[in-house]
Order: sequence, then structure tokens, then C-alpha cells
Amino acid sequence: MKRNLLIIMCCVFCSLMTAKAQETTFSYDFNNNSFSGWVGYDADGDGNTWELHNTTVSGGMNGTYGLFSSCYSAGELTPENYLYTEQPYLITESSKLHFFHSQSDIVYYQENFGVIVSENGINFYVVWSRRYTAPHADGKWGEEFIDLSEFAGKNMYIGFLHYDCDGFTANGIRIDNVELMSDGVSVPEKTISFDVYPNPAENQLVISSDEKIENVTVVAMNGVVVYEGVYNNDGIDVSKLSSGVYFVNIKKGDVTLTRRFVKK
Ligand SMILES: [Ca+2]
Ligand SMILES: [Ca+2]
Repeated sequence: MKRNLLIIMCCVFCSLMTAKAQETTFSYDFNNNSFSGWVGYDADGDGNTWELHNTTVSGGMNGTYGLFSSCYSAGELTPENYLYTEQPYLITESSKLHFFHSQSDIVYYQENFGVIVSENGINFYVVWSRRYTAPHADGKWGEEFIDLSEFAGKNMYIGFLHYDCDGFTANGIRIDNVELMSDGVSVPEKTISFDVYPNPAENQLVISSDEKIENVTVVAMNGVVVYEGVYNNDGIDVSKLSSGVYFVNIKKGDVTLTRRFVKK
């Protein structure tokens, strides 16, 4: 009875995970003053990161709440502030990230920011960036449609990085009305059964898959690759890894799939 319940719970969980992973669109105006659905990371560790503002100078569009990352707060900052979606979204051939942006100060306007993506929510890279060489006029915003089709078929975390600028020439970047657009013609993740066990693992981590795995990488929480190679059916020796959470990525053709495991 107990086992049946566990299996049912696993199935419900798996189907929820699958359903989530297949979402192809989102839309955020941030007008509810909430970061729900987003994760922030203050990589430079100065305590300043993405905030929600609704003031005339640093708020969102038309006096609403919007995203703001500062370059100045009682002194010049050198931001490296990440903000990205809590869950990955399935990218299609028509996926575009649509958003608006503006500086918070018309004199100190030399912001630099980018759109970032990640397959595992850990290792992000910049797919588009903009350095302001002129400010937007008061009340005016730039509008972008970033083509993400090169990631079609993959589940990606998507976000923004405010970086490589400082409080001597910049004051802060504002972003609002962020949406992931897709015409709904999705390229579903190829249905590959893939799991890792035991989980938690102590010595040997076995990968179960109904297809031959070409390549495996194991990545630590800090992004360091701790194992990379061809998988043989004996499993991966994880006995020497420190305790903690790791991600296993397998590659099948042009699709990369990720599973999480805990090293005891
Ligand atoms: Ca808004
Ligand atoms: Ca910071």
C-alpha cells in the first residue's frame, strides 16, 4: 500500500515536472511588486541586486513596478547581478524574449546589461548584450525582441545580467514587461527515459536510459565540471566527490538533459 502510494506520488511529481518543463511562454509586468517566478543572484556579493521599483526615476513603465539593478548606492558599485527564471522553458524555433529597458539617470547612463540563458540554472551565458552609448529620453524605453531559436528543443532558464559597468558613469538599469513569446509550434524534448540512482549516492552513480548515452558531465553547484566522459554501464565513481548537490547532464544528439543528485 505504502509502496503504491509512493509510486503514484512519483508519477504525479514526474508529470508535474514534465508539464512545467514544456512551457514555452511567460509574461511578467511585475506590477504586483513580486519576484515570484524569478531567482536573483548577487554574484559580486555587494548586497545590491535586482529590486522592484515604481518610482519615476527607477521604476517600471508608466509608473508601475519594474525591475531595477543599481550602479550606485551611497557609493559607486560594480554590479554583477543575475536575475533568471525559477524554471526552465522549452525554446522553439519561434521563441523570442521581448522586453523594455531604460537607464535610471539621464546623465549617468552608461549601463551594460545582457540576456542570459542556461540549461542547468547554474552556468549562464550572455546571448545578447547592450551598452548604452546614449541615454533614452525621459520616459522613453528601448524595446527588444531577442531571437532564441538557436536553443530550439532545449529547456532553458532565461534572465538578465547587469554587469561590466560602474557607478562612475552609470546609475542603474530598468527593465519591464518581460515576455517569452512563441507561436506555440514547439519542438518537444525528445522522449528519452533517463534517470540516475541511487540518489543520494555514495560510491557509484548509475544512469538508466533506454538509449545509448553519448556523453556525460557531472557539474557541482558552483559550476565546476567534476566528471566528463563517455558513460559505460558500470556507472560513475562518485566516491571522491564532496557531499552536496550535483547535476548530471547527458547528451543525445543535439539535446542535453539534466538530472540532479545528492552525494552522501
Ligand atoms: Ca511593470
Ligand atoms: Ca551586486
